[in-house]
Amino acid sequence: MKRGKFITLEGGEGVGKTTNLSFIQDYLQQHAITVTVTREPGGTLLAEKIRHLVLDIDGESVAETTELLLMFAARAQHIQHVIEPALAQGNWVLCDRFTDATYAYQGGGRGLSIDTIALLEQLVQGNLRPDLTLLLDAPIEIGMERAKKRAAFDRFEAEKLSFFTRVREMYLSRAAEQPNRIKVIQAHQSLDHVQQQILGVLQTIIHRSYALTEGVGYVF
Ligand code: T5A
Repeated sequence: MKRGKFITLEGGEGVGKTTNLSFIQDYLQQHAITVTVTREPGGTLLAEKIRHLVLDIDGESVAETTELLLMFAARAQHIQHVIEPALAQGNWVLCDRFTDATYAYQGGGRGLSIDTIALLEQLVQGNLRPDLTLLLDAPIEIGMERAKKRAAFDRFEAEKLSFFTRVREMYLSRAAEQPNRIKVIQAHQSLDHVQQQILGVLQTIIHRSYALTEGVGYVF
């Protein structure tokens, strides 16, 4: 069994990650690829509980190091119970946020040490890294406006503009450093235009990396 591919969606608040997950899932399934769709923080019972701990606003402030460790605790559980088994089965994994979010939010936003994040990444993930990351990028005001319409703000969404500016800068600097893996999508455009850009990336990746065999699915 060939190992599946690991695709992540990243970006600031309300840029359209969740909206585009099912679009990508449909496209991959049209190419006879079995897809596991999941999200971070979350993806397992325990990791979803951790999600509530870090996102919900209640009386006690969350120390920055606590936040960082909870993100990686949820991730360790998610990798062991969902991501690795799916990839080993040959499924492609489509994940709403992953470790680039930790670099952006805890590293860029909170200002925690990038070296510490890299150390935890190595400890928790070993060699596991996304094969492709779609970074949906839009001016912060646009994303926040969209997020505001969708639901009440969580603990991160209640942060200041300067926090999200640092998050966005960190995402974009990682994309500049890793252009082969991280593809920037202009997410301020209409949904139709955003999905055309996503299709462009997926088509290139699929056709470049795999010889598609009708009726058989993808072969390496
Ligand atoms: N976090 C996460 C960390 O700090 N560290 C980590 O390591 C990880 C993994 C998770 C939070 O946790 C933090 C980051 C986050 O703050 P989340 O729910 O995963 O939270 O992330 P959010 O960004 O809060 O999710 P949102 O649902 O707000 O944003 P999405 O998924 O990007 O946006 P979506 O798809 O829900 O769209 C929002 C609205 O915009 C519309 C949609 O219809 C929807 O109403 N929309 C568009 N409208 C017009 N044009 C377009 N192109 C549109 N695209 C979407």
